[in-house]
Amino acid sequence: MNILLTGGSGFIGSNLVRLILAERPGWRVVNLDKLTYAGNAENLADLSGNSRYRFVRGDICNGELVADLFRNERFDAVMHLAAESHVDRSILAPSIFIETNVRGTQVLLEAAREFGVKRFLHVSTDEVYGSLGPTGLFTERTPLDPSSPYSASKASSDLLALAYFHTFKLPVVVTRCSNNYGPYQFPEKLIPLMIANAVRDLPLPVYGDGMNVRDWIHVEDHGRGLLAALELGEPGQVYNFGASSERHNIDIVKLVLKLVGKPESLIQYVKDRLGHDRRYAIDSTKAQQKLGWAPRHIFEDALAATVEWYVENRPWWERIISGEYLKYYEKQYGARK
Ligand code: NAD
Ligand code: TDX
Repeated sequence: MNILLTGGSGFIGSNLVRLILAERPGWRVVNLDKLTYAGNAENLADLSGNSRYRFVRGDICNGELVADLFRNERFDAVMHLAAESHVDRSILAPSIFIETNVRGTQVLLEAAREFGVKRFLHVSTDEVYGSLGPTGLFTERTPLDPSSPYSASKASSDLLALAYFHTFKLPVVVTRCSNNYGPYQFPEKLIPLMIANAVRDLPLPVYGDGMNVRDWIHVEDHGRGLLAALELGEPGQVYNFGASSERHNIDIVKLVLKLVGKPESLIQYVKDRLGHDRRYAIDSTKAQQKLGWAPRHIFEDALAATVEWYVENRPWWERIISGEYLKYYEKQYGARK
């Protein structure tokens, strides 16, 4: 199998490239990544020279580049992960989310239609379903009701992908996963941001009352789900992934402080995120039954291992939190205190 994997230099993408190379011996992966602020060539630097891996720096919105790549590589399948992925940034500057997540996806769908692929896996998020009240779970039949520019752009790309199945019979499979954690996550997201701040004795900014709920899944469990969806998923179908690990944000923050060995006095409640979704929770019964998939990681153990990874790989995130990150941090958090 020759796979086009977009966004392979980001968090989930880089973990997935490693999983594929380790567990699918006959596969070759071409990683198309623009290396935005969130993409980091360092994540996969050790793969240079590996004949089963090729890195192409490029923008998924560049139709000519994408068509050339499809023409030359004759891909069997696409795993599409490239996206602008951070909700807070979509509130500060929405346009690039429409460009990359909506238009970029359409460029890839069009190339896949022109050149033909056996599967087009569109990697999406549970945020397209909007927010839950205190009870209930998102199923694949939950109506789309996105709240942020990020989730609206992802919902749009989901609908485009499914439209290419209905209209052109492109063999599209859509996945929607809950919040991921694990190594190589950019420290703008809740868990790595809290670890990096706790390690440096900086305040831990908790939005609102800290009682919003997210349903956490280890990045490797998500990766295995994506492989199952690619190999066993039925075209035109949507599959939810989640690990039934709902936690209040404040409990995660307290757990991180405990694991790093820092006091709860570092917690700082700050102004809430605009339009902040209250609760996400996933029903992954369909993926479990139809794809034979199940999460393997236990949240508390895997969070401890994740904290350990960030403590041991401090140079990795210290290089990131300079330059652009500092400007973003000041813009996002400077006025929130
Ligand atoms: P990330 O921000 O860590 O990585 C995104 C990658 O895409 C980066 O390497 C970036 O350089 C690349 N990219 C961005 N714009 C591009 C463009 N125009 N052309 C080519 N490459 C571009 O994101 P992530 O957390 O790894 O998420 C990957 C995918 O999974 C996204 O589609 C996201 O919506 C989805 N997802 C994420 C989560 C989560 O919890 N992180 C949960 C569910 C779904
Ligand atoms: O500083 C913070 N303080 C805080 O209280 C940050 C960065 C977050 N939060 C809260 C907001 C959310 O309730 O923590 C929760 C998680 O926030 P994020 O890590 O930004 O994730 P979320 O907004 O839930 O979106 C994530 O999950 C779905 C990913 O970023 C998306 O890419 C994915 O689609």
